[in-house]
Amino acid sequence: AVNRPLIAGNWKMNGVRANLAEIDALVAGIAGADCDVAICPPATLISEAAGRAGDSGLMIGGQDCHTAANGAHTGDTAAEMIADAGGKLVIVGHSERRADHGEGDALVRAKAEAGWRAGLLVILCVGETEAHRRADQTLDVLSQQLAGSVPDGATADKLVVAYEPVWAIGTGLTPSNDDIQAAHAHIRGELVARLGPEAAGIRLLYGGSVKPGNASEILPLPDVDGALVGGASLKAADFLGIIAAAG
Ligand code: G2H
Repeated sequence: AVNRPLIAGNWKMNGVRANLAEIDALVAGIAGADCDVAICPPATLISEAAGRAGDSGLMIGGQDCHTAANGAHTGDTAAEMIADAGGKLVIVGHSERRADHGEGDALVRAKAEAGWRAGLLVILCVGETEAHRRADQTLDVLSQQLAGSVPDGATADKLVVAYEPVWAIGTGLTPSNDDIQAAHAHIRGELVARLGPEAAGIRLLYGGSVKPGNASEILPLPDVDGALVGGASLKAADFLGIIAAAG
């Protein structure tokens, strides 16, 4: 890792109040961890999770936000509401949002700007599909997504980019270490070319079927600054195994 690692958990649409015991276990387990740690639970749990995390260093965040601060948008959550509930970060542009809700790069960019407006750290996701990969378009697709979705003014204290190959999400498949490193080096190069040398400090997370068993191979790759973890973030014991691999 070039930068201080961030291990972020994305619970997706999993978890009810009973699962907050996992937050308590994480709070106990991350004392002394040599990386930053975050959990993005469903919106219904942000407030209580943030209360339980307290000042332990465990950051709580949202999985998505609307572009507006408030208004007639039934079912949506404003970035300001995530912050008000105690959230410190928000994921935008996850491939499940892009696929399930038709979110494109321009909307993802506006959501990232909304996250910043509310003072949140933004984890912005990019990644190629299986079809892109077979057509050898991976790096071109990443360039297009970054150009369209990363707002001007992105800095290391406001933005984290997660590289999540769509075909590797929840499938148990992961790219080769060489492919992960190549994608991350490409992303870092694109950010520096556009934003300047300080953009090398923007953390790049790998996401897609990260488990305790493969984290120890993925996290040491030179341009990998952490992981965005779905399924293996639901149980504190698994997630702590990944955190240990980052230290
Ligand atoms: C990729 C990842 C977390 P999983 O979506 O965002 O999920 O680790 O379950 O593949």
